[in-house]
Amino acid sequence: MFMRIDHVGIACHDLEEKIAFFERTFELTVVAREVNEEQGVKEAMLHIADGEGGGSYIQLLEPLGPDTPVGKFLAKRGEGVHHVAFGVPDVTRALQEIGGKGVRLLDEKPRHGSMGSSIAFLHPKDVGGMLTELVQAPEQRA
Ligand code: V0V
Ligand code: CO
Repeated sequence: MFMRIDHVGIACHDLEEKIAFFERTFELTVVAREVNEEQGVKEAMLHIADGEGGGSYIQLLEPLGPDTPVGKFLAKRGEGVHHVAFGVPDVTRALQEIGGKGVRLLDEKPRHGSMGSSIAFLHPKDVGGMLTELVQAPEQRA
């Protein structure tokens, strides 16, 4: 079902500061930036590697406000790993299969994600405390 770890999402207060740290310390490069109003984030993708199933990335996330998923997370837990995203060939199908096994879906249908991807989230309480994202890359990244 999973082809790769697509990205690890990290919540931070200051996106520009964290980008500079990751670039300087790990020699990573930002390949995409986006403000996603629906998800309440300003985010940047730093490329790690390319595999057969597609690329893998670190996603840095700054909240657009306190009453957003990442804003609430920062207030409650502080900066750190917010979610892990797995690449799937077909996110709609993956949602059906996973939902059928009793895991609560935070999204019934795919939403717009970074770099033109289709994304959906699973409830962290049903996945061992880990907020889990499913990512279907657009054709050109697959
Ligand atoms: C909350 N909880 C988490 C968590 N956030 N556990 C692990 N990882 C997280 N990130 C726990 C929390 O401690 C509570 O447990 C419980 O889940 C319910 O949390 P809550 O505070 O009552 O509820 P909310 O209102 O904070 O909602 C939490 C959820 C929400 C996960 C439902 O954040 C959500 O819908 N997230 C999906 C969308 C999202 O995260 N978007 C931003 C990334 P206790 O304390 O009761 O034990 S956007 C993105 O990745 C994009 C665009 C992309 O990849 O392209
Ligand atoms: Co993400």
